Amino acid sequence: MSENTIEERVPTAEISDSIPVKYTSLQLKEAGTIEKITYTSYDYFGDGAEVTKEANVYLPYGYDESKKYDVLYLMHGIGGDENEWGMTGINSRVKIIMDNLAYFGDIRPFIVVTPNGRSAANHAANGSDYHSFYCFGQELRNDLIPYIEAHYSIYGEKDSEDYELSGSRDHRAMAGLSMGGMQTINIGIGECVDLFSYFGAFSAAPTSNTAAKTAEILEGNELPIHYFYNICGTEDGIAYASASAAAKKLPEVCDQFAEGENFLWQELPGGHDFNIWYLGFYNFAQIAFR
Ligand code: FER
Repeated sequence: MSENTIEERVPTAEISDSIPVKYTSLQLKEAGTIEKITYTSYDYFGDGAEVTKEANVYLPYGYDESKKYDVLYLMHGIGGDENEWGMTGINSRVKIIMDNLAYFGDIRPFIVVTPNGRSAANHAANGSDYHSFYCFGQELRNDLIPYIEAHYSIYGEKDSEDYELSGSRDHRAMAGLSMGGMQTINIGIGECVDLFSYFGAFSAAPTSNTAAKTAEILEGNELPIHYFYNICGTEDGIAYASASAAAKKLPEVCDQFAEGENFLWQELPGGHDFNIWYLGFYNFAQIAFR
């Protein structure tokens, strides 16, 4: 074997039960960047007052304003904030996985945004009311997506007169861990199917809509759901029951989901932790925008 074997750009990623080392190794040759943004939103949970919200944005290596990029909105859990996915420095695992999937040619590079999922004046990881997680759909639609699409080179013509958010739903994905998985199900699929077409729920939290509820919400929906990916650890005492109820039988109760076509339920030994969530991210990154 040549000593350069690992450098060869051979796309080998697949949906799997562990992330190959090749995709978690820091490579600095073609690394993306992460920037912190702030944008104006409102206290949708409280009195509607103006709030400055924070988010992290991963831009792929070679990000070029003359090109267009797809965007994944990646949500955190109940105890976290915009930094919980660790998208804060060169050692960020999300960034490293994205950099390597792009470097080896497994994916077409896309933008990843990690927002703070509490739509309230008090959106701190500790001491804020978790009920504000359920109001995030308004922030996403009214404030965050418009901000991202005004500041980055995204599909859809933000500057054109007839710009409509729904026009570029093929180019948006939403995913999240635990409460963020709940948000993907309840808000992404439940309230914003006109804005997103790819969804990922990792260990979706107890208040996630059940499969029957999602089927009811989607009755009559004609917008194509390109993919709904789910993962959960079988030893996850917090989310296994709820994530299963939300998704496992979804294809049986809703003909808009077909296992192996636009739907995947993945379960494997594991708990309520980042071993499952980074694996979920790695798998979902290959599924989104295909
Ligand atoms: C609950 C247990 C866990 C719940 C949410 C969670 C809203 C969320 C966990 C997480 O985000 O990690 O009863 O109810």
